[in-house]
Amino acid sequence: MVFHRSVSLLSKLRSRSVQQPGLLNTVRWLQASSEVDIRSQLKELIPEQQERIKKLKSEHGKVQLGSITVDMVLGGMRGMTGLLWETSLLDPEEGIRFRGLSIPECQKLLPAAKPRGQPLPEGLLWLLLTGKVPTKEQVDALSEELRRRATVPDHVYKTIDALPVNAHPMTQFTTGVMALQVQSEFQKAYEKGIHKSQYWEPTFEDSLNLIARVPVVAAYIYRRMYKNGEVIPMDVSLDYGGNFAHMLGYDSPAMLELMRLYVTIHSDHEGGNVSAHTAHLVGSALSDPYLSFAAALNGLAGPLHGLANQEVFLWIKSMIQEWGENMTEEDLEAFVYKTLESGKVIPGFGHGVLRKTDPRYMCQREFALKYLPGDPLFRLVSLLYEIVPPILLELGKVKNPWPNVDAHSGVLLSYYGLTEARYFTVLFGVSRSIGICSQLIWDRALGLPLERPKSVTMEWLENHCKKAA
Ligand code: HAX
Repeated sequence: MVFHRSVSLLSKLRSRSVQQPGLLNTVRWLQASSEVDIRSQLKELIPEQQERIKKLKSEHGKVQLGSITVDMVLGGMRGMTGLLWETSLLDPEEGIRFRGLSIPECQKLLPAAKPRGQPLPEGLLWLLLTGKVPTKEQVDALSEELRRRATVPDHVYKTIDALPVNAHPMTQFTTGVMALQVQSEFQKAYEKGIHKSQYWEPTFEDSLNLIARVPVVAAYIYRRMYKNGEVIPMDVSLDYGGNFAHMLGYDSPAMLELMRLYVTIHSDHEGGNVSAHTAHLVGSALSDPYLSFAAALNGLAGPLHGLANQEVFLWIKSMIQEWGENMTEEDLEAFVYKTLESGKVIPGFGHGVLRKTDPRYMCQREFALKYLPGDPLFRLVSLLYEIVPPILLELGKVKNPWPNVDAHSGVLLSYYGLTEARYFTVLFGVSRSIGICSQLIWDRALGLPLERPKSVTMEWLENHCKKAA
């Protein structure tokens, strides 16, 4: 998808592609225009994209996209194409592409806080929303805008405080997001009778406010639970990811970089995963971004999805408790078999779509190789990478034996002192706000309808199959 083309911008890309072969093919977006305000950029882009979807519907509406099998209906809709999700696309072999850019390409092309540093999540937000690689100036302006929007009203803290301090952090987080909803611009505008052609505008306001505020809420929960409620205010000189690490209480330059990488890579994973799909479904009823995102968080809190990062870390810890940190490969193997025999999955391995090692795992591994090569927990994670896949393959039913994003993240965080595993999924949730809200804005701009797939009963399927035979 290309929004704007111009000879001068194309030649810029061509010269970059000389240094990075293949880049011109991959980067199908051009550098953003000099406009630093993301709202104005969107305003410009939306009519083009509205025309595009209209044309798709009118000219190709009847084109088939494969056929639906009984296995798909009974198997959690695997492989069934049924959603429009513009911000990213997942390839089973290659992994995620954000608006066409792979993770290594994002690491090369998106502006960073320091030379050759990790991408700034604001840059990714800009990319997801506009399909264009932003300039540093645009990213800085967006950082500033997010900081400006990051004021959390008092009632949100009071609502969280009404929960027991040891309530699961994801419960506290979803509660905080629901309390933020009181300020929804979309809800206000809808109550006033806004015309549907303008829905995207209050959705945009809510989305940017939500993205700006969730790190503040998340950090509050962390400090409330684990640091005697000593809240750390935002540092106005810091970017989104850096500030999040700072408000949690972690200020080392490497942790700031880790958080920028973490927030960037967890933000979006196309539309079919539980959290993204939930937000899309709930949003299709014109529920505002807070309601949609809170619903998504409840899906993310499931152990087969986002909570897997907590599960991985607790699993590794229980392994260490049993065998000690210097366990051998045989010890590890025995622990993996024991886990499987007790009827549990190996957390952090497998995926509903991916059929190779998750590139989000690989970039965390590269980070670990650079910053913590000698860490004993990293050694264990690396050993598991060798030991687990052949064991899962032996089972004969696991479609993807390779590690996913959650197999690695906890070990990196704990290296810098963030060891509270039950909190890990909140970090994932903060990052997910970026992808989910970007798509919600486009859902409204494109006028996507209420989502309402057809369901059937087993009897219906049996009868259908009899007739088909
Ligand atoms: N350990 C043990 N068994 C596994 C397995 C694993 N890591 N991964 C898959 N299997 C099993 C499934 O449970 C299923 O068994 P049954 O037929 O007995 O039910 C069988 O292998 C086939 O499953 P699949 O088709 O390969 O995988 P699914 O698409 O059904 O499920 C999951 C994908 C991610 C849920 C699965 O691989 C899993 O449970 N992994 C461990 C949990 C995890 O890491 N989740 C995080 C995934 C990434 C993510 O969303 N992050 O947020």
